[in-house]
Amino acid sequence: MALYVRVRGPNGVEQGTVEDGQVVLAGGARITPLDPDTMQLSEPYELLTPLGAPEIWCAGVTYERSRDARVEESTVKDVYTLVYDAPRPELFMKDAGMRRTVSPGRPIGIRGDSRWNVPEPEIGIVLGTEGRIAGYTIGNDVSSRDIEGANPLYLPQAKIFAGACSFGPAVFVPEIAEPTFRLSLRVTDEWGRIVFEDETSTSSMRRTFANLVEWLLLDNPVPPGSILLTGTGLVPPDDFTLLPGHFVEIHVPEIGTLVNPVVRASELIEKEPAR
Ligand code: DO4
Ligand code: MG
Repeated sequence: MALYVRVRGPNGVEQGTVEDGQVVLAGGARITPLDPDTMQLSEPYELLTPLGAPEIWCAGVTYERSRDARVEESTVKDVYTLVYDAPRPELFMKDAGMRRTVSPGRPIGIRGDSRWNVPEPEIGIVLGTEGRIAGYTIGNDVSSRDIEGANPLYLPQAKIFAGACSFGPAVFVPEIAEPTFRLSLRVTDEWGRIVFEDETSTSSMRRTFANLVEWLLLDNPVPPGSILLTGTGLVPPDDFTLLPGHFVEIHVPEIGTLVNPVVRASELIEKEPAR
């Protein structure tokens, strides 16, 4: 097995591997992270997403917990039960060109026109060439549940906005096909108090990683290096919402911990210069 990261430092952006708790850069430098789980680095180094993904896709309603939560939240209930049971999975595009995706440690966004926002901890598949699975990472499919629940046709607005996605801290390449992962989620407030925590396992997923990839690539030229997030099995109770100042930690033992503070999405929108 191997773990890969990407780092910005004095020599620009470099790939690295994690060996004995240290990041070993392609140029030979060895860096000891501030924390071996989050792999946060001290200056002059900065941890980036483990790759720049040309596209990020998501599968949905792949766990019973996700199906039940959406049936509960939605004005249109059948679609979720139908898709959970159907051979064809729900698949949607989350981002392209990394415009809405942030690095580990950087702030994720919540929408200003939503009052019910959640993190969605998911295993991310890194796509290789010819449909091969190149590795796995941790992803956060940040979502607005009230927008999605009002009407399933609002799904793109519930899912695609500034800071709606994060992944990392590393890409894990296992020695076996279809590994099982345990995911735990912890959300803390600005005083460090735990506001939600829970855990799940990909053993409760209704679909296999290989099957999701096969459906995604059917007549669809998704470029290698793209990511497919595989759905969430962790859904906080209905009175929970993410707020600015919260801090989201998603831990998978083989991969590490993906951490992101929460801000308003509007704060992440950079004003582009007038042309
Ligand atoms: O259709 C709703 C989105 C489902 C989703 O993102 C998930 O189950 O993770
Ligand atoms: Mg999701």
